Amino acid sequence: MSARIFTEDEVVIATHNPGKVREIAELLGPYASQFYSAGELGLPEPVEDGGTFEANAIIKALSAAKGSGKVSLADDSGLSVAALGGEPGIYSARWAGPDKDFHVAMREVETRLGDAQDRSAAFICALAIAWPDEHVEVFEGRIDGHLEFLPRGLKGFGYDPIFVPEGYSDTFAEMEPALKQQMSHRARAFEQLLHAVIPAARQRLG
Ligand code: ITT
Repeated sequence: MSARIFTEDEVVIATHNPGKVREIAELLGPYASQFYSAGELGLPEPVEDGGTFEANAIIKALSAAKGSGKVSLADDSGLSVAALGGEPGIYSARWAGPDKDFHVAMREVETRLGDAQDRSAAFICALAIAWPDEHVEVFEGRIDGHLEFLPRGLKGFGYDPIFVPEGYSDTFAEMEPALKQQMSHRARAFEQLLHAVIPAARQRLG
């Protein structure tokens, strides 16, 4: 069955993470005339009790669509470290603790890796778009790379200072944001969403 087409002008960016709001707003820019963030609409943060990125993205998108009455786009994402069996994965935000301190989270990754030789890791992103009538579409993107310590760079957010994408030597936090946006897990998920739900006429605007 083909995906439902997005014909509305307004979208809620259903995340409370300012780094994600910035990146998603930039990706969506050409395709919607008005954005709201979940924070500015005062939408609550739903309990993310799904077992996968996709399930959690759907929970967040549906909660925002029902709460706002508008089409809502949610992102569930994280860092998957091969030598840690895919952790922190869907727990990536939770590893930063109640203060959302990603230096704590990055140190935790380094400590758990110990002297493991395999430093490969990937960022994964599920983007879910939900309508107020509870119709949902979900798309996933991934970027492979490896981890380097100590953290480097001040751009980006979250685990960006330790992640080096394949084929590069800079971390995501050292790169210009536009370069990260060309290859990131979020941009790759968005690319799929774009082709599936944005009408061809609007895609030409992008
Ligand atoms: P919302 O649930 O409100 O969207 P959150 O930060 O709690 O915000 P997640 O549950 O999806 O979001 O957690 C994903 C975490 O993975 C996020 O907090 C980042 O630390 C990390 N992450 C995701 N994408 C990232 C990126 O592009 N660069 C660095 N870290 C990223």
